[in-house]
Amino acid sequence: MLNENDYPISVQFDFNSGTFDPVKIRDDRKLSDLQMMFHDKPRVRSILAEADPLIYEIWYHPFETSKSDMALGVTRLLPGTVGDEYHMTKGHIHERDDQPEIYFCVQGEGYLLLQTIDGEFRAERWTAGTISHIPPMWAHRVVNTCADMLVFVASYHLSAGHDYAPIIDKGFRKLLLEREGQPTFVDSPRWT
Ligand code: S6P
Ligand code: ZN
Repeated sequence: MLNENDYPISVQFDFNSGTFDPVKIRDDRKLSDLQMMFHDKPRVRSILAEADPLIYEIWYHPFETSKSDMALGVTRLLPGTVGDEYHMTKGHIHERDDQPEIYFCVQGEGYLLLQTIDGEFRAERWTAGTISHIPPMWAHRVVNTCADMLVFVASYHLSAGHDYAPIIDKGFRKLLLEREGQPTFVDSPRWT
């Protein structure tokens, strides 16, 4: 016997607005939510003294059935920098060690940064159309290096869980900074 949530469901993605409908939950991440992540702390403090700008929005739709807990998330990452560091997501690793994720970049350009708990690091270059598989136990962060909104779709299990602590503690091995107008990888002082 199927219950109400066990029936197929579709949502409609709008490539112009980078949103989908119907949406269940929206979350905003502002600079105050990410202040530990950016390397230029004096710049973070001076921006926050004036305002608390939006860095990205996340639109979620859980698809929970009686036997599964798949979810859809669309992240809209605004263009810009904090000091010389590009706007980026907070970054997390899944709490469960058997939980991968798919990211699909539908708009914009940037990088997907990936890192294991032992510090193995990868950066995947993203343009519209890039689809990346994030294996279990790789922390993941997206950086917007273009002048427009970067939009990506995520597919994952709700039970994966999100652990932000390793990123708050040490961050990623590399910072992605704007140098002479170009995205440039620089070793993070927190790893050296
Ligand atoms: C969930 C998935 C995304 C992120 C979103 C925001 O597993 O990876 O929906 O939650 O891109 O990133 P963060 O690091 O703030 O959760
Ligand atoms: Zn994730």
